[in-house]
Amino acid sequence: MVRSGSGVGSVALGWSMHNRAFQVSCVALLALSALHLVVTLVYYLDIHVYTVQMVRRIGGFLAPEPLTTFATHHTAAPNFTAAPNFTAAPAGTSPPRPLQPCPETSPRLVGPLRIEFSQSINLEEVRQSNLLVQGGGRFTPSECTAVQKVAIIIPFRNREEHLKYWLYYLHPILQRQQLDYGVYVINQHGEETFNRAKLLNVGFVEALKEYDYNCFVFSDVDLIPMDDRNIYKCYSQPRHLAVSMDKFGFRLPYRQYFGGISALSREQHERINGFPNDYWGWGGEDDDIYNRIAFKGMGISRPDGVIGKCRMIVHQRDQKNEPNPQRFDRIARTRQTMQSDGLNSLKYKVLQVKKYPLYTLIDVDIGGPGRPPS
Ligand SMILES: [Mn+2]
Repeated sequence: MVRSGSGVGSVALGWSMHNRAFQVSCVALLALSALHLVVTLVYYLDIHVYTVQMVRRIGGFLAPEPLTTFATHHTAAPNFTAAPNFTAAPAGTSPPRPLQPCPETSPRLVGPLRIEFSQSINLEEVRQSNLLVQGGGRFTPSECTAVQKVAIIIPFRNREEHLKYWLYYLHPILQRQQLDYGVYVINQHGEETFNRAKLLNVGFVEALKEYDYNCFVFSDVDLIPMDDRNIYKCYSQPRHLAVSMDKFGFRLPYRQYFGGISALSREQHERINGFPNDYWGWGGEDDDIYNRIAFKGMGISRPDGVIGKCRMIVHQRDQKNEPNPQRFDRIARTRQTMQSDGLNSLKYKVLQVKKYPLYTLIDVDIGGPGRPPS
C-alpha cells in the first residue's frame, strides 16, 4: 500500500510490515491454541471414558466374591427397580467405537439369591422391570460385546404359573451375567404323552433359524438358580447347572445326573446328534443324553455345590407325563440308537411362533409314541 523511496517511508514501511507479521502470528497463535484446546478436550474425554471402563473392570475383578452368609440379604430383585443401563460413552461425545469384549467375570453379579414362590407374579410388572429386554425375550448387553450367543430352551405344557416365576427371576440374572441371549418356550401341542428331549431338539433347530446362537441352555420351567454366579453359558465340556437341587437335599443325586438345566455348545450338541426323540413320558432322557456325551469322549463340567444350588417349584406330577416304563431299556441301548435317533431323525411341525415381550413361544406338533406329527 505505501510505496516510498525515502528513509522515513522505509521506516514506516518496515513498521507496517512488522505490524502485519505480528497480526498474522497472533492469529496463528490463536488458531494453534484453539486446536490445542480441542485436542486436549478430545483426549480428556477419551481417557475419561477409558478410565471409567478400566475402573469398572478392575472393580469387577477386585470385588470380593459374595459370601454364602449374605444369602438372606440378597434378593433376586435388586436390579428390578434400579436396572442400571451402563453405556460405554455419553452420547455424542465421540464417534461410536467398537465395544470391548465382556470381561471373563461380569462385575454385575451379586452371588446368592433369595428365591421363593409364595407370592404370585404379575407378568406386566415383570415386563416393566425388564425394559431392556427386546421383543421375543432377546437381550444384548450395551456395555460390552458378549462372548457367547445363548439360546435358552424351555420345554413346556400347561405351566403358565411356573413360567412367570422363571421369567421374573431369570431375566435379571441373565442380564447381570452379560449374556447375549434369547428365551424360547417350546410348547408341546395337543394331549399326547410329554416328550421333553424332543422338544429340546425342536428348540435347538428353531432358535438357530432366528439367530446365530453358539450356545444352548436347556432348562426345565420350574428350576431357578439360587446364585447368579451359576452362569448360563457354555464351557469346553457339556455343562450341568442344576447341581444341588432342594428336592434332592441340595446334593447331586448320582454322579452321572444330567437333568434339570444343562448347557451345550452348538458343536457339542451336534456332535452327539442332539437328544433322543423317542423318550415319551417322564424320565430317562437325561441319562440317555449323559450316555451320548460319554460315548463321544466328553466329560461333564459343573459349578461347585454352593454356586450350583437351585430351587424347584413344588408341583404335582403332570397328566400325560407318567414315568416311562421303557426308559431303562432305552438307556441301555444309547450307543446303538444315538446314531439314528436325534437331530438327524427329528420330525415335527411348527404350528405357531408368537413373540411375547419376555419370550418366544413356539407351539409345535411333535406327534406321539409311534405316531409322526400330522
Ligand atoms: Mn419339576
